[in-house]
Amino acid sequence: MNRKIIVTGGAGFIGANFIFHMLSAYPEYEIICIDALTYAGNLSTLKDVMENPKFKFYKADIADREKIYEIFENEKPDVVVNFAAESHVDRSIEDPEIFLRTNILGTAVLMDACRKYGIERYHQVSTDEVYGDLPLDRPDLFFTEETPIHTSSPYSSSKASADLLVLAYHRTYGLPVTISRCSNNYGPYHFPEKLIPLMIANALNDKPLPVYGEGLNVRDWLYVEDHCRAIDLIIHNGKVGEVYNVGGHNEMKNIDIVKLICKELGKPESLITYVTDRKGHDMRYAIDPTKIHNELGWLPETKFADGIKKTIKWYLDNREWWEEIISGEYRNYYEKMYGNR
Ligand code: NAD
Ligand code: TDX
Repeated sequence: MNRKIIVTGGAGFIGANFIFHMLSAYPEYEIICIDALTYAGNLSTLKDVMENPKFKFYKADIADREKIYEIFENEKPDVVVNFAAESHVDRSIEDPEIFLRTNILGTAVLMDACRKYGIERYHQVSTDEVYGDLPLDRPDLFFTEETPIHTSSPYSSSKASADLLVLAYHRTYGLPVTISRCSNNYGPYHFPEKLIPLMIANALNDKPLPVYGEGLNVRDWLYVEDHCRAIDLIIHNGKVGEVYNVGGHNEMKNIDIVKLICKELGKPESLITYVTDRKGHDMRYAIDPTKIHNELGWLPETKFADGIKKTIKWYLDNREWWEEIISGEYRNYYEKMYGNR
């Protein structure tokens, strides 16, 4: 069956990986990417699919109601998968406002467009951070879909607000929604402000590796392709109105990740520098993915030991991609390639 899917935030890390996954898994589907190309969006990431006749790109802000309605009017999508967000916790601590606009208002505008033009499914890409954190001394505790929302940062609060709106649009207007709440992703095209790509880039440039606090915080890491497969399963087979947790039972302390990166790159641990902790820093995230496993048969396929090697190799093989981000050159790509189109 043919389908037209709008993917928002597709010039970012997970959205781009999802577009590659969908174009290869469903060559008959049409994929329409909407992305505002904020600092986190990099159109060069999508260069290999730009000429694909099944792919189309719109530069637009999801909170711009007029523009979004215009795109829906033109495209009449069957499915919307919303990845577009301000996604970096540290930036939300510095300046929360844009997080409220994009993550909350943007979600509402997209869902209003879905109501106006009709939709088979609206999928919201959420995060495990909406559950707050778990203590380090209770390894028996995990986030389930029933864990109360209990946020720590302006980022997670904005994502939790969006989740509540999504569920409200389902109950109030009958909008056919699903939500996925995933743990920390890693893999190709991860923006080098986040822990793993930042440490790889700094280590390769022999720069200090800034570990917050004592580096004892725990994250549950999942290879990005496994997250993309989970969303694929949810939009096709997930139950409307439901939330699905996605995670790989792969908990690691930050400091262990940084040491592993040093080892893989043959760099000295003396590069590690302990810096002031993040304000309100969540201690531990750990997802219980039983529901998505039992209902949809999802299991992670990439083990961390293999995924981190693949990821490091990707950053070594694609130096230009992240060096242009660090230099700021990537921001000229859109103008250079599409300014006259
Ligand atoms: P990212 O920051 O790499 O990419 C976000 C993309 O959204 C960028 O291309 C950016 O240009 C675009 N964008 C931002 N504001 C926009 C707006 N107003 N209109 C249109 N486009 C806009 O983020 P990511 O890491 O790929 O995360 C994608 C989604 O997954 C987010 O919703 C995030 O909350 C969620 N998530 C991320 C992780 C993770 O580990 N990275 C884990 C769980 C959930
Ligand atoms: O320089 C750093 N040093 C450091 O110690 C950075 C950037 C991070 N950290 C720590 C903070 C966290 O404990 O590493 C851990 C991971 O940090 P981030 O990569 O910023 O991710 P996190 O805050 O866990 O949030 C991520 O996962 C959930 C994504 O950025 C979110 O978008 C997603 O929802």
